[in-house]
Amino acid sequence: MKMTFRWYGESDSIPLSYIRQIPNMSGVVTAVYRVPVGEVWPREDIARLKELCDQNGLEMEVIESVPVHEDIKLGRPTRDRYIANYAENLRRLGEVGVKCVCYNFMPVFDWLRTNLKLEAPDGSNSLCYCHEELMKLDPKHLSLPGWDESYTQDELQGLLAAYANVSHEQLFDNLVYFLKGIMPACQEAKIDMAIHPDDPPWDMFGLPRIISSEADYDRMFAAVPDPHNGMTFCTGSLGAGRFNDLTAMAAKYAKAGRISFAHIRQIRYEGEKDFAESGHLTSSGSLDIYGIVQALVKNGFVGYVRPDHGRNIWGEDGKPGYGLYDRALGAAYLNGLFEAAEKELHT
Ligand code: DNO
Repeated sequence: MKMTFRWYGESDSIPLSYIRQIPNMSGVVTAVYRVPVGEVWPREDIARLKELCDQNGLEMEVIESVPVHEDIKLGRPTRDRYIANYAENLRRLGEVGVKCVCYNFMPVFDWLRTNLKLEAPDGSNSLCYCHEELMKLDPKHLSLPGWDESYTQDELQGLLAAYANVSHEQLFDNLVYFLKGIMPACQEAKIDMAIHPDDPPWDMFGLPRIISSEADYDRMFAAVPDPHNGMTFCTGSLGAGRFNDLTAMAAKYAKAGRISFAHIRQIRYEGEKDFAESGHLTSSGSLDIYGIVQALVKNGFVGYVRPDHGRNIWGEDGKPGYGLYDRALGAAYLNGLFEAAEKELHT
């Protein structure tokens, strides 16, 4: 495995010079953020990111995300132009040595929480999700933690109305159409696509979600068996659905060579559909993090890993889920688990 760290480019408050000091850090996971979704990323912007990584002795082999334009998800006639742009981005990223691209196919919102700063007894805070609270929101006047700057009310209402006519089947067909459209560019650029699961793994506000469970992944791989069609194994997102058996899924998809990227974080179940994010240790929450790592290692996983969402600790007031300290602690812990699992395998 290669340990990586998400970095939000030059506007990130965490410098690359700090990231490189985290033990075993091979590189960063980043993106070009200033280009509107669906457009082609200028080569200069990609080269600038690469140069900054090089200067800091860090690789740039994973991009998270090249976002998918809503017209592609909606299956609108304009999708072909956006798919061509997407393929061009993949070719440009391949030119600078990118090997894996994380993306998602969730309509409108690619994550949802009801509180970004749930305070824990130890004074740390983290993101959490309470399903009942979310259901109380009025879809006609949506205000969601972390999302209010991303869409105007008009844009949001327009998108919700457009998706009202899109069934799960149609969304799935649109995903398959998209994947078939970009696979030739993936082959050319030697890039693995890594679809991120739905976060959390169920529908909301009438928006369909189609990558929430093992059955969903199986259906996608069956429809597009190309080896460049892979997944981001996100423990927190998949784990929020109690119907997902994470150790079994980690084993199955690692064995099939489908896991190109793993986001590893811990959550604590608070109710059937409620959870709070916690520190990364198995003992800090409800998921068997060590069991998942063992399943990955035993089944030949060789992809990228990043410590996902941490808490805010030591007075840090980081971007929700993306502070320095707790993610660095998470990386240290995960390094230990991988070392142990690998030793266990060879003794
Ligand atoms: C949130 C992230 C997501 C993720 C995208 C991938 O913290 O896990 O925003 O980057 O869903 O496309």
